[in-house]
Amino acid sequence: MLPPGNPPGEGRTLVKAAAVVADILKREGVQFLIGYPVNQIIEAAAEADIRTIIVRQERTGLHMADAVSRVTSGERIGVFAMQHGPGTENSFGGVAQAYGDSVPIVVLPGGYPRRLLNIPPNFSSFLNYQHVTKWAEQVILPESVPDAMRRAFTQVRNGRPRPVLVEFPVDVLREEVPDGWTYTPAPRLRTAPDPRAVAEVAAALVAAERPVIYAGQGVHYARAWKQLRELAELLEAPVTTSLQGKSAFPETHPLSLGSGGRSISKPLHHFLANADLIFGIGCSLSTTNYGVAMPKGKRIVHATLDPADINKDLRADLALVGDAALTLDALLAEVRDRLKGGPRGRAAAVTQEIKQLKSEWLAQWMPRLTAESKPLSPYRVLWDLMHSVDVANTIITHDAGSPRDQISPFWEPVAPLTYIGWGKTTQLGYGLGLAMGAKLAQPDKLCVNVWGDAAIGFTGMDFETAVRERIPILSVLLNNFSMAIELKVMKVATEKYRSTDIGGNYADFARALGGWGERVTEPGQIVPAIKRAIETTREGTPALLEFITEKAVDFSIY
Ligand SMILES: Cc1ncc(C[n+]2csc(CCOP(=O)(O)OP(=O)(O)O)c2C)c(N)n1
Ligand SMILES: [Mg+2]
Repeated sequence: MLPPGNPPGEGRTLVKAAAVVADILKREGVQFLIGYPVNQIIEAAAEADIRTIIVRQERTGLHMADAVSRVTSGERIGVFAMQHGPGTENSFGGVAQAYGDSVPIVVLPGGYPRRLLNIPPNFSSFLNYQHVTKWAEQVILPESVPDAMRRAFTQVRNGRPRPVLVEFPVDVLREEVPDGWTYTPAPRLRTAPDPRAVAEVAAALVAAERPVIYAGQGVHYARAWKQLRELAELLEAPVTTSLQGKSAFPETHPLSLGSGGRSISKPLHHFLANADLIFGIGCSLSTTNYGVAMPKGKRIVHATLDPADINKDLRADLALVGDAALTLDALLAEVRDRLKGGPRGRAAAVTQEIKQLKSEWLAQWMPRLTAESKPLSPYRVLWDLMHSVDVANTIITHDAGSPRDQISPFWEPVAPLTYIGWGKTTQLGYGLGLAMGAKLAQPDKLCVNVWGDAAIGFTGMDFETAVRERIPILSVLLNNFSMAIELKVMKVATEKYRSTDIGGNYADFARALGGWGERVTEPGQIVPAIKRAIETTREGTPALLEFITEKAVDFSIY
């Protein structure tokens, strides 16, 4: 590390602004700088022994940074750097996706030299990223670098998690930061809810006859998994999650209803419809196609970090603002007090009802989950996958489109942060970068992305990054030579112009890029191929399994 700025009078060691940025990243605990050239921060980071990872396109790099933050609950912040002009223009999707799904990342774009910085048509990151970041700053003086970095890291670590951006004009990065600069890493501060509101909410939770707990990703960021489980068991209340919150509650737990999303389980549908109170914790309760719609006429209790969410899409009868762990701690104390310490003996009936509905639902889906048909049922592939991996030590993510709706109701996470769910905005191709970022941050886990043949079209070239950078993920591709989900809305275009057809041999593609690739067409080969692929990842080579699947359009939608 560089000295923390030289005390006045102790000689001069002028350092370039790029080196100061890299040094600050190091002090902030950044271990990887993901990026795409040219940006002088990349070279400076390498000089400072921060591993630099170069992707094939900016979007994937941002998705990787995104996963680093997600799977560490924001303890480690993913950082991405790119060049001014094309790099910043091309990065927009990755930042917008992180903004949509509320992921804390630091984005460090280069900027045009100051004499051209704000002159059209030069792309200004400061101006153009305003609506997809929570904080955007343009640094025009080298001496402002430490202050700007402190502001960015303070914003990214606190309040609503979302991307922050600091734009560095190329000539600023080359200039020297005067002596005497200092830097202290930004703190992570928590806020607790108003005790009076906590008492009201506790009373409402205890008074409810059929409460349902709906947990969002705030529980992941606060690492409040234990408290969530304790509250559920104390109230004997069933639990569901948003897609982003999936894995916050073990889905094998007798009180689990499975996760929300576009497709859901029968128990979830039933319990929401019959709830008298819905308690959202660590979630925005935003209206989205990829989250369950809350039935009308329910009492809504909304606990969230961000007051901007309260009364936004849903009117809240009661609300709490604060960190999910502190909120649950406070609620637990109040609820315990009201219940005189223990549960009321409702659990047997509630868990029996869940069990009954779940077995009806699974019986209905079992023919699809175990189908012997060819082309393969995507449900069979995903069911076999879940039963072939060590679920507790696997981090899996879906992609946009059918794969998400096919996997999310049936995949049962048993440990926190083992499912990366998303979908406030749903960019095809997001899953690959997520799996790669997860593998970087959690190298001992099997990291899997499940995608369709449309999704691979967007970011597939970055499989080469996984090979080159030794990020041995398992990529599960459901190839049905189609955008099947669009068939219904593109009937004429399909008949006349075959507009939903797409093609490719992706196992060959993976091999051509230096990875492991295998095409699977036989139901009996699904499990052996998965085992071979996992073995390959253990040896350090990313694997892509291409399953030839039917154009399925059946989903567990209620
Ligand atoms: C960047 C982007 N553009 C468009 C869409 C809309 N979209 C969602 S799914 C989909 C097609 C999905 O096809 P595929 O992944 O092959 O799954 P299939 O339905 O065939 O199983 C499209 C066009 C999107 N999610 N992202
Ligand atoms: Mg397809």
